[in-house]
Amino acid sequence: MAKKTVFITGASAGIGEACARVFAREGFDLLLAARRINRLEALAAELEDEYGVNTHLLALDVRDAGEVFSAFSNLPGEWQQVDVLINNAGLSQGLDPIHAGDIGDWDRMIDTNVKGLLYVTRAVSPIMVARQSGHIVNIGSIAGKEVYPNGNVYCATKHAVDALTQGMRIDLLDKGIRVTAIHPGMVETEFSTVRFKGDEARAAKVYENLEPLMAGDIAEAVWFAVSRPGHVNVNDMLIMPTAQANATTVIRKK
Ligand code: NDP
Ligand code: 8X3
Repeated sequence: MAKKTVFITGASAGIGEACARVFAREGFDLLLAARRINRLEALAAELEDEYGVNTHLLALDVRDAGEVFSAFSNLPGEWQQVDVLINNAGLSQGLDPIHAGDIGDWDRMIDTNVKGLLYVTRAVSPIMVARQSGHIVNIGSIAGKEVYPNGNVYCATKHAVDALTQGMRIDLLDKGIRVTAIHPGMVETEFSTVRFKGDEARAAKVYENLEPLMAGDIAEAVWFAVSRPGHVNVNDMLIMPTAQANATTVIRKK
């Protein structure tokens, strides 16, 4: 079987890194992007060693449209033939009521989670269209289905991911391209440390006394969607820890 290539944004940590591990295990070549290239280098070396896959790394800030388009168009031709795009790079910044929100936090979330996802998709999808083949997986969130107190702008960005996924699916329906959204609840990654700007103690409290999802749980769900037969499209998966019913209802052990 011909080798396939997966392009994963935000592969330097958490869910993106876990996706790299799962897709390497499944024999995919890996095109990995993030700002922290040193982390990508370590991951790529490990996965090349363990699975014999080929890797190509992009030091990329998805918020910079120019950087995204030039990085992609300057790739060697074979690396542009992306079979699976996982739009995973994303973040939350702050947890403040709307009247006290930090404009810089809002910009970082909107620029990364919405505009970054759009830039990458716009760079990669024309080649999928030309090949009449491909699969785009967007990492949304329970925050794209519900809104929780002080989640305002983060939730809005993930609602946008949900809407964009639906729009992409319609536009790409007759182009042989599958489009999936995976919406996780609480996953223990660097997400909360980033949200609380390095405050590890506050981040740890989010996952205190409950068993959250692990990044690998979501990576396996992505793989499930991608590995369905060609006539099957998983539109949407909402995956929660058993201890979390919805965005605001969790049960913690005493
Ligand atoms: P992590 O903080 O562990 O990982 C985030 C990844 O995104 C990192 O690799 C980071 O790389 C990358 N990233 C962030 N900003 C940029 C940028 N401007 N350009 C390129 N890459 C960027 O968090 P998660 O793994 O948890 O998050 C992954 C996705 O999952 C996000 O979209 C998040 O919203 C979503 N999600 C997370 C949940 C959770 O509870 N953890 C639940 C639901 C959804 P680097 O800093 O090196 O650039
Ligand atoms: C990340 C999970 O609950 O903070 O999307 O929105 S949550």
